[in-house]
Amino acid sequence: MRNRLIYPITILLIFAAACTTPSHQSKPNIIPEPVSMKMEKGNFQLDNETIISADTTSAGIKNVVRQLKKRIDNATGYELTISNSDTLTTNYIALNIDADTASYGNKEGYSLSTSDNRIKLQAPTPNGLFYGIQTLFQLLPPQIYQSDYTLVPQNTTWDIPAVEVEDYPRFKYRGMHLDVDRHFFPVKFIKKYIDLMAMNKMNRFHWHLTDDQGWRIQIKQYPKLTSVGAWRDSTLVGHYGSGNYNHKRYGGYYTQDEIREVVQYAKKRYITVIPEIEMPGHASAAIASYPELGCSNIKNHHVQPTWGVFEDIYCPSEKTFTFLENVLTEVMDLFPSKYIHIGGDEAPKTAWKNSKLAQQVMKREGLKNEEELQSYFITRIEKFLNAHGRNIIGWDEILQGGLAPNATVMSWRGIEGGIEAAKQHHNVIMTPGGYCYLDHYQADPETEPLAIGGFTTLKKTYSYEPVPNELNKEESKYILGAQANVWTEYINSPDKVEYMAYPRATALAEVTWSPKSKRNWTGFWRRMQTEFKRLDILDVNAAQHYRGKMPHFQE
Ligand code: TNX
Repeated sequence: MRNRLIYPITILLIFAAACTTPSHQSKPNIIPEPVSMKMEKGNFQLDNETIISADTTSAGIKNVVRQLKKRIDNATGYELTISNSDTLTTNYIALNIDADTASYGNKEGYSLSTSDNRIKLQAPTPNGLFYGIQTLFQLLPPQIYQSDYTLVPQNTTWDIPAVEVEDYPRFKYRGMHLDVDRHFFPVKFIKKYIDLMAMNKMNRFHWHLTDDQGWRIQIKQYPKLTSVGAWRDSTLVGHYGSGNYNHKRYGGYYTQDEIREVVQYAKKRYITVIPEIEMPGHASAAIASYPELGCSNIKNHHVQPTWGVFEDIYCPSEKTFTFLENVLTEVMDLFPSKYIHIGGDEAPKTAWKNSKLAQQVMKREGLKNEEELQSYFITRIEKFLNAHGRNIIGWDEILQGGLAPNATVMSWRGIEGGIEAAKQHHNVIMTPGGYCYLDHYQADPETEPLAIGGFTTLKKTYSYEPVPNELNKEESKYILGAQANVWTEYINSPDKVEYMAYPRATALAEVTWSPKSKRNWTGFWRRMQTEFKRLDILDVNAAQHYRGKMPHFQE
Protein backbone atom coordinates (compact mmCIF):
# COMPACT_ATOMS: atom_id res chain seq x y z
CA MET A 1 0.00 0.00 0.00
CA ARG A 2 2.76 2.41 1.02
CA ASN A 3 4.76 1.84 -2.16
CA ARG A 4 1.76 2.29 -4.33
CA LEU A 5 1.21 5.75 -2.81
CA ILE A 6 4.81 6.93 -2.85
CA TYR A 7 5.15 6.52 -6.61
CA PRO A 8 2.32 8.90 -7.68
CA ILE A 9 3.30 11.37 -4.95
CA THR A 10 6.85 11.51 -6.25
CA ILE A 11 5.62 12.09 -9.79
CA LEU A 12 3.35 14.82 -8.52
CA LEU A 13 6.18 16.52 -6.64
CA ILE A 14 8.48 16.47 -9.64
CA PHE A 15 5.69 17.94 -11.73
CA ALA A 16 5.02 20.66 -9.17
CA ALA A 17 8.73 21.54 -9.01
CA ALA A 18 8.88 21.79 -12.79
CA CYS A 19 5.96 24.20 -12.75
CA THR A 20 7.39 26.50 -10.11
CA THR A 21 10.82 26.71 -11.76
CA PRO A 22 10.09 28.97 -14.68
CA SER A 23 11.64 27.44 -17.76
CA HIS A 24 11.28 30.62 -19.82
CA GLN A 25 13.60 32.50 -17.52
CA SER A 26 17.28 31.97 -17.99
CA LYS A 27 19.54 32.13 -14.97
CA PRO A 28 20.66 35.69 -14.22
CA ASN A 29 24.27 36.45 -15.08
CA ILE A 30 25.81 37.24 -11.72
CA ILE A 31 29.59 37.67 -11.52
CA PRO A 32 31.12 36.46 -9.27
CA GLU A 33 28.87 33.39 -9.14
CA PRO A 34 27.02 33.35 -5.80
CA VAL A 35 27.29 30.52 -3.27
CA SER A 36 23.69 29.61 -3.96
CA MET A 37 20.97 31.03 -6.16
CA LYS A 38 17.52 29.54 -6.60
CA MET A 39 15.17 30.78 -9.25
CA GLU A 40 11.57 31.27 -8.20
CA LYS A 41 8.44 32.16 -10.10
CA GLY A 42 7.70 35.78 -10.88
CA ASN A 43 9.25 39.18 -11.34
CA PHE A 44 9.62 42.30 -9.28
CA GLN A 45 8.82 45.33 -11.38
CA LEU A 46 10.83 48.32 -10.33
CA ASP A 47 9.02 51.60 -10.99
CA ASN A 48 8.81 55.17 -9.82
CA GLU A 49 6.66 54.10 -6.84
CA THR A 50 9.15 51.57 -5.50
CA ILE A 51 10.19 52.46 -1.96
CA ILE A 52 13.57 51.77 -0.43
CA SER A 53 12.90 50.74 3.13
CA ALA A 54 15.83 51.03 5.53
CA ASP A 55 16.93 52.54 8.80
CA THR A 56 19.20 55.27 7.51
CA THR A 57 20.09 56.56 10.96
CA SER A 58 22.95 54.10 10.74
CA ALA A 59 25.78 55.67 8.70
CA GLY A 60 26.70 52.32 7.15
CA ILE A 61 23.17 51.54 5.93
CA LYS A 62 22.78 55.11 4.73
CA ASN A 63 25.93 54.75 2.65
CA VAL A 64 24.60 51.63 0.93
CA VAL A 65 21.09 53.04 0.45
CA ARG A 66 22.51 56.18 -1.14
CA GLN A 67 24.46 54.18 -3.68
CA LEU A 68 21.45 51.95 -4.39
CA LYS A 69 19.18 54.92 -4.94
CA LYS A 70 21.75 56.82 -6.98
CA ARG A 71 22.32 54.02 -9.46
CA ILE A 72 18.61 53.33 -9.86
CA ASP A 73 17.64 57.00 -10.15
CA ASN A 74 20.44 57.77 -12.61
CA ALA A 75 19.62 54.88 -14.91
CA THR A 76 15.83 55.03 -14.77
CA GLY A 77 15.08 58.69 -14.27
CA TYR A 78 12.90 57.75 -11.28
CA GLU A 79 13.27 59.34 -7.89
CA LEU A 80 12.84 56.55 -5.41
CA THR A 81 11.57 57.38 -1.95
CA ILE A 82 13.44 56.20 1.13
CA SER A 83 11.31 55.30 4.12
CA ASN A 84 11.76 53.53 7.41
CA SER A 85 8.19 52.38 7.73
CA ASP A 86 7.60 48.73 8.60
CA THR A 87 4.03 48.76 7.37
CA LEU A 88 4.89 48.52 3.69
CA THR A 89 3.14 45.62 2.01
CA THR A 90 4.19 45.81 -1.59
CA ASN A 91 6.62 47.36 -4.08
CA TYR A 92 9.51 47.91 -1.72
CA ILE A 93 13.19 47.05 -1.38
CA ALA A 94 13.99 46.43 2.29
CA LEU A 95 17.56 46.51 3.57
CA ASN A 96 18.21 45.17 7.04
CA ILE A 97 21.16 44.43 9.25
CA ASP A 98 20.90 41.15 11.10
CA ALA A 99 23.83 40.71 13.45
CA ASP A 100 23.78 36.92 13.31
CA THR A 101 26.92 36.61 11.17
CA ALA A 102 26.94 32.82 11.26
CA SER A 103 23.81 32.54 9.17
CA TYR A 104 25.42 34.53 6.34
CA GLY A 105 28.64 32.53 5.98
CA ASN A 106 30.83 35.40 7.16
CA LYS A 107 30.61 39.12 7.80
CA GLU A 108 30.79 40.03 4.12
CA GLY A 109 27.88 37.71 3.32
CA TYR A 110 24.28 38.62 2.52
CA SER A 111 21.00 37.05 1.62
CA LEU A 112 18.79 38.45 -1.10
CA SER A 113 15.22 37.43 -1.75
CA THR A 114 13.24 38.91 -4.61
CA SER A 115 9.60 38.19 -5.43
CA ASP A 116 6.65 39.77 -7.25
CA ASN A 117 5.90 42.27 -4.56
CA ARG A 118 9.08 42.95 -2.61
CA ILE A 119 12.84 42.62 -2.35
CA LYS A 120 14.48 41.72 0.92
CA LEU A 121 18.17 42.14 1.47
CA GLN A 122 19.73 41.12 4.77
CA ALA A 123 23.32 41.02 5.95
CA PRO A 124 25.28 41.14 9.19
CA THR A 125 27.15 44.30 8.09
CA PRO A 126 26.71 47.26 5.72
CA ASN A 127 29.55 45.66 3.75
CA GLY A 128 27.36 42.60 3.18
CA LEU A 129 24.44 44.83 2.18
CA PHE A 130 26.74 46.55 -0.30
CA TYR A 131 27.54 43.21 -1.94
CA GLY A 132 23.83 42.42 -1.95
CA ILE A 133 23.08 45.55 -3.96
CA GLN A 134 25.84 44.64 -6.43
CA THR A 135 24.00 41.37 -7.03
CA LEU A 136 20.68 43.21 -7.25
CA PHE A 137 22.11 45.46 -10.00
CA GLN A 138 23.15 42.39 -11.93
CA LEU A 139 19.60 41.00 -11.74
CA LEU A 140 18.51 44.10 -13.65
CA PRO A 141 19.19 44.78 -17.34
CA PRO A 142 22.78 46.01 -18.01
CA GLN A 143 21.37 49.51 -18.60
CA ILE A 144 21.20 49.90 -14.82
CA TYR A 145 24.90 50.84 -15.08
CA GLN A 146 24.04 53.84 -17.26
CA SER A 147 24.56 57.06 -15.34
CA ASP A 148 22.43 59.17 -17.70
CA TYR A 149 18.87 57.90 -18.15
CA THR A 150 18.35 59.91 -21.32
CA LEU A 151 20.72 57.46 -23.00
CA VAL A 152 18.68 54.41 -21.93
CA PRO A 153 16.23 53.05 -24.56
CA GLN A 154 12.72 54.15 -23.60
CA ASN A 155 11.23 50.68 -23.80
CA THR A 156 13.60 49.30 -21.13
CA THR A 157 11.68 47.50 -18.39
CA TRP A 158 13.25 47.26 -15.00
CA ASP A 159 12.25 43.73 -14.08
CA ILE A 160 14.01 41.72 -11.46
CA PRO A 161 13.49 37.96 -11.62
CA ALA A 162 12.40 36.23 -8.42
CA VAL A 163 15.41 34.56 -6.81
CA GLU A 164 16.73 33.44 -3.46
CA VAL A 165 20.43 34.17 -3.12
CA GLU A 166 22.69 33.17 -0.23
CA ASP A 167 26.19 34.45 -0.74
CA TYR A 168 29.53 35.15 0.93
CA PRO A 169 33.16 35.28 -0.20
CA ARG A 170 35.55 32.34 -0.17
CA PHE A 171 38.61 34.54 0.56
CA LYS A 172 39.06 37.59 2.75
CA TYR A 173 41.57 39.21 0.42
CA ARG A 174 40.32 39.88 -3.11
CA GLY A 175 42.79 42.30 -4.57
CA MET A 176 43.69 44.45 -7.51
CA HIS A 177 46.99 46.26 -7.83
CA LEU A 178 47.90 49.23 -9.98
CA ASP A 179 51.38 50.55 -10.75
CA VAL A 180 51.13 54.34 -11.06
CA ASP A 181 54.90 54.85 -11.24
CA ARG A 182 55.93 53.56 -14.62
CA HIS A 183 52.94 55.50 -15.87
CA PHE A 184 50.80 57.90 -13.92
CA PHE A 185 47.01 57.82 -13.83
CA PRO A 186 44.74 60.64 -12.66
CA VAL A 187 42.47 60.42 -9.62
CA LYS A 188 39.39 60.29 -11.81
CA PHE A 189 40.64 57.06 -13.34
CA ILE A 190 41.67 55.59 -9.98
CA LYS A 191 38.06 56.07 -8.88
CA LYS A 192 36.78 54.28 -11.96
CA TYR A 193 39.21 51.44 -11.25
CA ILE A 194 37.82 51.24 -7.71
CA ASP A 195 34.23 51.26 -8.98
CA LEU A 196 34.96 48.31 -11.24
CA MET A 197 36.52 46.40 -8.39
CA ALA A 198 33.48 47.05 -6.20
CA MET A 199 31.09 45.87 -8.88
CA ASN A 200 32.76 42.43 -8.73
CA LYS A 201 32.99 42.45 -4.92
CA MET A 202 36.75 42.90 -4.71
CA ASN A 203 37.98 44.52 -1.52
CA ARG A 204 41.70 45.42 -1.54
CA PHE A 205 43.33 48.03 -3.76
CA HIS A 206 47.12 47.74 -3.71
CA TRP A 207 48.40 51.13 -4.84
CA HIS A 208 52.02 50.86 -6.02
CA LEU A 209 53.11 54.44 -5.29
CA THR A 210 56.90 54.50 -5.50
CA ASP A 211 59.42 53.01 -7.87
CA ASP A 212 62.55 53.77 -9.90
CA GLN A 213 60.63 55.71 -12.54
CA GLY A 214 58.70 58.03 -10.25
CA TRP A 215 57.66 58.86 -6.69
CA ARG A 216 53.93 59.55 -6.73
CA ILE A 217 52.84 60.48 -3.21
CA GLN A 218 53.28 63.89 -1.64
CA ILE A 219 55.31 63.71 1.56
CA LYS A 220 55.26 67.06 3.36
CA GLN A 221 58.54 66.59 5.18
CA TYR A 222 60.41 65.72 1.97
CA PRO A 223 59.17 68.03 -0.81
CA LYS A 224 61.91 66.97 -3.21
CA LEU A 225 60.34 63.51 -3.47
CA THR A 226 57.72 65.10 -5.67
CA SER A 227 59.50 68.18 -7.05
CA VAL A 228 62.39 65.99 -8.21
CA GLY A 229 61.37 62.35 -7.75
CA ALA A 230 58.02 62.54 -9.52
CA TRP A 231 59.59 63.50 -12.85
CA ARG A 232 61.79 61.75 -15.35
CA ASP A 233 63.51 63.36 -18.33
CA SER A 234 62.67 60.70 -20.84
CA THR A 235 60.85 57.41 -21.32
CA LEU A 236 61.76 54.28 -23.20
CA VAL A 237 59.83 53.86 -26.44
CA GLY A 238 58.92 50.39 -27.66
CA HIS A 239 60.15 47.15 -26.23
CA TYR A 240 62.83 46.74 -23.59
CA GLY A 241 66.23 47.02 -25.20
CA SER A 242 64.97 49.10 -28.14
CA GLY A 243 67.37 51.84 -27.12
CA ASN A 244 64.82 54.47 -28.19
CA TYR A 245 63.79 57.25 -25.85
CA ASN A 246 61.26 60.04 -26.33
CA HIS A 247 63.26 62.73 -24.44
CA LYS A 248 60.05 64.16 -22.97
CA ARG A 249 59.68 65.12 -19.34
CA TYR A 250 57.06 62.86 -17.79
CA GLY A 251 55.57 62.57 -14.33
CA GLY A 252 52.94 63.47 -11.79
CA TYR A 253 51.96 62.74 -8.23
CA TYR A 254 49.01 62.66 -5.87
CA THR A 255 48.67 65.37 -3.25
CA GLN A 256 47.79 64.26 0.25
CA ASP A 257 44.31 65.71 -0.24
CA GLU A 258 43.85 63.59 -3.35
CA ILE A 259 45.07 60.51 -1.52
CA ARG A 260 42.55 61.14 1.28
CA GLU A 261 39.84 61.57 -1.31
CA VAL A 262 40.68 58.22 -2.92
CA VAL A 263 40.86 56.44 0.45
CA GLN A 264 37.41 57.81 1.39
CA TYR A 265 35.99 56.92 -2.00
CA ALA A 266 37.24 53.36 -1.68
CA LYS A 267 36.00 53.08 1.89
CA LYS A 268 32.44 53.85 0.82
CA ARG A 269 32.79 50.86 -1.51
CA TYR A 270 34.23 48.67 1.26
CA ILE A 271 37.66 48.64 -0.36
CA THR A 272 40.78 49.07 1.72
CA VAL A 273 43.58 50.92 -0.01
CA ILE A 274 46.97 49.37 0.74
CA PRO A 275 49.83 51.73 -0.15
CA GLU A 276 53.15 50.36 -1.29
CA ILE A 277 56.33 52.22 -0.45
CA GLU A 278 59.16 50.22 -2.02
CA MET A 279 62.35 49.40 -0.12
CA PRO A 280 65.25 48.70 -0.15
CA GLY A 281 65.19 48.37 -3.98
CA HIS A 282 63.17 50.15 -6.66
CA ALA A 283 64.26 53.33 -4.91
CA SER A 284 65.95 55.35 -7.69
CA ALA A 285 63.36 58.15 -7.60
CA ALA A 286 63.75 58.64 -3.85
CA ILE A 287 67.55 58.55 -4.05
CA ALA A 288 67.57 60.96 -7.01
CA SER A 289 65.64 63.36 -4.74
CA TYR A 290 67.86 62.83 -1.68
CA PRO A 291 71.19 61.30 -2.83
CA GLU A 292 72.36 60.78 0.76
CA LEU A 293 69.88 57.87 0.98
CA GLY A 294 71.94 55.85 -1.51
CA CYS A 295 75.29 54.15 -1.09
CA SER A 296 78.23 56.42 -1.87
CA ASN A 297 79.73 53.93 -4.34
CA ILE A 298 76.93 54.65 -6.76
CA LYS A 299 77.04 57.92 -8.64
CA ASN A 300 74.76 59.55 -11.13
CA HIS A 301 71.45 59.07 -9.33
CA HIS A 302 68.42 59.77 -11.46
CA VAL A 303 64.76 58.97 -11.92
CA GLN A 304 64.95 56.10 -14.40
CA PRO A 305 63.75 56.52 -17.97
CA THR A 306 63.74 52.80 -18.60
CA TRP A 307 62.40 49.63 -16.95
CA GLY A 308 64.05 46.81 -15.06
CA VAL A 309 66.03 46.39 -11.88
CA PHE A 310 68.53 49.01 -10.70
CA GLU A 311 71.49 48.84 -8.39
CA ASP A 312 70.78 52.19 -6.80
CA ILE A 313 69.09 50.92 -3.60
CA TYR A 314 68.73 52.54 -0.15
CA CYS A 315 71.87 52.22 1.95
CA PRO A 316 71.07 50.78 5.40
CA SER A 317 72.20 53.97 7.17
CA GLU A 318 70.53 55.66 10.14
CA LYS A 319 69.71 58.52 7.73
CA THR A 320 67.77 56.09 5.56
CA PHE A 321 65.85 54.60 8.50
CA THR A 322 64.95 58.04 9.82
CA PHE A 323 63.81 59.05 6.34
CA LEU A 324 61.69 55.91 5.88
CA GLU A 325 60.16 56.21 9.34
CA ASN A 326 59.21 59.82 8.67
CA VAL A 327 57.75 58.90 5.29
CA LEU A 328 55.82 55.99 6.78
CA THR A 329 54.47 58.23 9.54
CA GLU A 330 52.84 60.44 6.92
CA VAL A 331 51.72 57.35 5.01
CA MET A 332 50.04 55.90 8.12
CA ASP A 333 48.31 59.19 8.65
CA LEU A 334 46.81 58.98 5.16
CA PHE A 335 45.97 55.28 4.99
CA PRO A 336 43.99 53.63 7.79
CA SER A 337 44.81 50.20 6.30
CA LYS A 338 46.14 47.68 8.81
CA TYR A 339 48.58 46.57 6.10
CA ILE A 340 51.33 48.67 4.59
CA HIS A 341 53.21 47.12 1.66
CA ILE A 342 56.94 47.74 1.90
CA GLY A 343 57.99 46.14 -1.38
CA GLY A 344 61.14 44.15 -0.76
CA ASP A 345 61.46 42.77 -4.30
CA GLU A 346 64.32 42.90 -6.76
CA ALA A 347 67.00 44.55 -4.66
CA PRO A 348 70.42 43.76 -6.18
CA LYS A 349 73.06 43.61 -3.49
CA THR A 350 76.04 45.02 -5.44
CA ALA A 351 75.77 48.45 -3.85
CA TRP A 352 75.76 46.91 -0.36
CA LYS A 353 78.66 44.57 -1.21
CA ASN A 354 80.75 47.58 -2.21
CA SER A 355 79.60 49.88 0.56
CA LYS A 356 81.76 50.40 3.65
CA LEU A 357 78.73 51.53 5.60
CA ALA A 358 76.62 48.48 4.64
CA GLN A 359 79.49 46.15 5.55
CA GLN A 360 79.89 47.88 8.92
CA VAL A 361 76.19 47.41 9.65
CA MET A 362 76.53 43.71 8.81
CA LYS A 363 79.46 43.39 11.19
CA ARG A 364 77.73 45.35 13.96
CA GLU A 365 74.57 43.22 13.70
CA GLY A 366 76.39 39.91 13.20
CA LEU A 367 74.86 39.33 9.76
CA LYS A 368 76.41 36.68 7.52
CA ASN A 369 75.56 38.09 4.12
CA GLU A 370 73.65 40.78 2.26
CA GLU A 371 70.47 38.67 2.24
CA GLU A 372 70.52 38.78 6.03
CA LEU A 373 71.11 42.50 5.81
CA GLN A 374 67.95 42.80 3.74
CA SER A 375 66.09 40.79 6.37
CA TYR A 376 67.49 43.12 9.08
CA PHE A 377 66.33 46.11 7.03
CA ILE A 378 62.79 44.79 6.57
CA THR A 379 62.52 43.58 10.18
CA ARG A 380 63.54 46.98 11.47
CA ILE A 381 60.85 48.65 9.38
CA GLU A 382 58.38 46.00 10.46
CA LYS A 383 59.10 46.73 14.14
CA PHE A 384 58.45 50.41 13.53
CA LEU A 385 55.15 49.73 11.79
CA ASN A 386 54.07 47.07 14.31
CA ALA A 387 54.70 49.58 17.10
CA HIS A 388 52.14 51.80 15.37
CA GLY A 389 49.62 49.00 15.08
CA ARG A 390 50.31 48.18 11.43
CA ASN A 391 51.50 45.03 9.67
CA ILE A 392 53.73 44.69 6.67
CA ILE A 393 53.20 42.95 3.37
CA GLY A 394 56.26 42.27 1.24
CA TRP A 395 57.00 40.58 -2.08
CA ASP A 396 58.30 37.03 -1.69
CA GLU A 397 61.98 38.10 -1.71
CA ILE A 398 61.47 39.08 1.93
CA LEU A 399 61.81 35.35 2.66
CA GLN A 400 65.51 35.62 1.80
CA GLY A 401 67.68 35.86 4.86
CA GLY A 402 64.69 35.08 7.12
CA LEU A 403 61.14 36.44 7.28
CA ALA A 404 60.34 39.38 9.52
CA PRO A 405 58.27 37.93 12.39
CA ASN A 406 54.78 39.21 11.50
CA ALA A 407 55.11 39.73 7.77
CA THR A 408 52.54 38.76 5.15
CA VAL A 409 54.09 37.47 1.93
CA MET A 410 52.89 38.32 -1.54
CA SER A 411 53.91 35.38 -3.71
CA TRP A 412 54.66 36.58 -7.23
CA ARG A 413 57.55 34.49 -8.55
CA GLY A 414 55.30 31.47 -8.86
CA ILE A 415 53.70 29.89 -5.82
CA GLU A 416 56.77 28.60 -3.99
CA GLY A 417 57.20 31.71 -1.86
CA GLY A 418 53.57 31.41 -0.80
CA ILE A 419 53.98 27.74 0.09
CA GLU A 420 57.10 28.40 2.09
CA ALA A 421 55.56 31.30 3.98
CA ALA A 422 52.34 29.38 4.77
CA LYS A 423 54.41 26.47 6.07
CA GLN A 424 56.15 28.97 8.34
CA HIS A 425 52.67 30.08 9.48
CA HIS A 426 52.80 33.47 7.85
CA ASN A 427 49.85 34.96 6.01
CA VAL A 428 50.07 34.86 2.24
CA ILE A 429 48.50 36.65 -0.71
CA MET A 430 48.88 34.74 -3.94
CA THR A 431 49.71 36.63 -7.08
CA PRO A 432 51.77 34.28 -9.27
CA GLY A 433 52.91 35.84 -12.54
CA GLY A 434 51.59 33.14 -14.85
CA TYR A 435 47.98 33.68 -13.75
CA CYS A 436 47.70 37.05 -12.07
CA TYR A 437 49.95 39.41 -14.07
CA LEU A 438 47.61 41.36 -16.25
CA ASP A 439 50.49 43.14 -17.99
CA HIS A 440 51.06 39.89 -19.91
CA TYR A 441 49.72 39.30 -23.39
CA GLN A 442 46.20 37.89 -23.36
CA ALA A 443 46.15 36.79 -27.02
CA ASP A 444 48.54 36.31 -29.93
CA PRO A 445 51.27 38.98 -29.48
CA GLU A 446 51.30 39.49 -33.25
CA THR A 447 47.85 40.98 -33.11
CA GLU A 448 48.06 42.69 -29.73
CA PRO A 449 49.27 46.09 -28.57
CA LEU A 450 52.77 46.05 -27.08
CA ALA A 451 52.96 44.23 -23.74
CA ILE A 452 55.75 43.07 -21.47
CA GLY A 453 55.62 39.43 -22.62
CA GLY A 454 54.04 36.26 -21.26
CA PHE A 455 50.76 34.74 -22.38
CA THR A 456 47.97 34.76 -19.83
CA THR A 457 44.57 34.21 -21.36
CA LEU A 458 41.27 34.87 -19.64
CA LYS A 459 40.82 31.13 -19.33
CA LYS A 460 44.21 30.76 -17.67
CA THR A 461 43.46 33.46 -15.10
CA TYR A 462 40.07 31.86 -14.51
CA SER A 463 41.70 28.48 -13.93
CA TYR A 464 43.80 29.78 -11.04
CA GLU A 465 43.41 28.00 -7.71
CA PRO A 466 44.85 30.11 -4.87
CA VAL A 467 45.36 27.26 -2.38
CA PRO A 468 48.39 25.21 -3.46
CA ASN A 469 48.05 21.41 -3.28
CA GLU A 470 51.27 21.33 -1.28
CA LEU A 471 49.55 22.80 1.77
CA ASN A 472 47.61 20.80 4.33
CA LYS A 473 44.34 22.02 5.79
CA GLU A 474 45.95 23.90 8.65
CA GLU A 475 48.55 25.60 6.42
CA SER A 476 45.89 26.51 3.83
CA LYS A 477 44.33 28.88 6.36
CA TYR A 478 47.26 31.21 5.85
CA ILE A 479 46.25 31.86 2.25
CA LEU A 480 44.28 35.07 2.67
CA GLY A 481 43.39 35.28 -0.99
CA ALA A 482 44.75 36.43 -4.31
CA GLN A 483 45.41 39.57 -6.29
CA ALA A 484 45.77 40.61 -9.92
CA ASN A 485 48.68 42.94 -10.68
CA VAL A 486 48.72 45.62 -13.33
CA TRP A 487 52.30 46.75 -13.91
CA THR A 488 52.40 49.62 -16.34
CA GLU A 489 55.76 49.72 -18.10
CA TYR A 490 53.93 49.15 -21.38
CA ILE A 491 50.58 50.58 -20.33
CA ASN A 492 50.55 54.33 -20.77
CA SER A 493 46.88 55.29 -20.73
CA PRO A 494 43.71 54.54 -18.76
CA ASP A 495 42.24 52.94 -21.89
CA LYS A 496 45.11 50.49 -22.06
CA VAL A 497 44.84 49.68 -18.34
CA GLU A 498 41.21 48.79 -18.96
CA TYR A 499 42.14 46.72 -21.99
CA MET A 500 44.72 44.72 -20.07
CA ALA A 501 42.75 44.41 -16.82
CA TYR A 502 39.30 43.56 -18.16
CA PRO A 503 37.95 40.97 -18.38
CA ARG A 504 40.84 39.14 -16.68
CA ALA A 505 40.23 41.01 -13.42
CA THR A 506 36.63 39.80 -13.56
CA ALA A 507 37.93 36.23 -13.72
CA LEU A 508 40.08 36.77 -10.65
CA ALA A 509 37.12 38.30 -8.83
CA GLU A 510 35.27 35.02 -9.30
CA VAL A 511 38.35 32.98 -8.34
CA THR A 512 38.56 34.80 -5.02
CA TRP A 513 34.84 35.06 -4.24
CA SER A 514 33.01 31.96 -5.49
CA PRO A 515 33.18 28.52 -3.90
CA LYS A 516 35.65 26.26 -5.67
CA SER A 517 32.83 23.84 -6.49
CA LYS A 518 30.89 26.59 -8.28
CA ARG A 519 33.64 27.55 -10.65
CA ASN A 520 32.93 26.55 -14.21
CA TRP A 521 34.74 28.01 -17.20
CA THR A 522 31.92 27.68 -19.74
CA GLY A 523 29.41 29.10 -17.30
CA PHE A 524 31.72 32.03 -16.58
CA TRP A 525 32.25 32.66 -20.28
CA ARG A 526 28.49 32.63 -20.83
CA ARG A 527 27.86 35.06 -17.98
CA MET A 528 30.72 37.18 -19.27
CA GLN A 529 28.64 37.94 -22.38
CA THR A 530 26.27 40.01 -20.23
CA GLU A 531 29.18 41.44 -18.24
CA PHE A 532 30.64 42.75 -21.53
CA LYS A 533 27.42 44.72 -22.05
CA ARG A 534 27.76 46.19 -18.56
CA LEU A 535 31.37 47.11 -19.27
CA ASP A 536 30.30 48.81 -22.52
CA ILE A 537 27.77 50.92 -20.65
CA LEU A 538 30.40 51.81 -18.06
CA ASP A 539 32.64 52.89 -20.93
CA VAL A 540 35.32 50.34 -20.12
CA ASN A 541 37.69 49.52 -22.94
CA ALA A 542 37.65 45.79 -22.18
CA ALA A 543 39.47 43.33 -24.44
CA GLN A 544 36.97 41.63 -26.73
CA HIS A 545 38.63 38.29 -27.52
CA TYR A 546 36.05 36.31 -25.59
CA ARG A 547 33.02 38.20 -26.77
CA GLY A 548 30.53 36.19 -28.77
CA LYS A 549 32.61 33.29 -30.02
CA MET A 550 35.23 31.48 -27.98
CA PRO A 551 38.57 32.64 -29.47
CA HIS A 552 40.35 30.20 -31.77
CA PHE A 553 43.29 29.85 -29.38
CA GLN A 554 41.02 28.59 -26.66
CA GLU A 555 38.12 26.50 -27.90
C1 TNX B 1 58.39 42.38 -11.58
S1 TNX B 1 56.35 41.83 -9.35
C2 TNX B 1 58.29 43.43 -10.70
C3 TNX B 1 57.85 44.74 -11.19
C4 TNX B 1 57.66 44.75 -12.68
C5 TNX B 1 56.97 43.47 -13.09
C6 TNX B 1 56.64 43.41 -14.55
C7 TNX B 1 57.47 42.57 -8.66
C8 TNX B 1 57.45 42.45 -7.26
N1 TNX B 1 58.40 43.27 -9.36
O1 TNX B 1 58.75 45.73 -10.78
O2 TNX B 1 56.92 45.84 -13.04
O3 TNX B 1 57.80 42.38 -12.79
O4 TNX B 1 55.79 42.32 -14.83
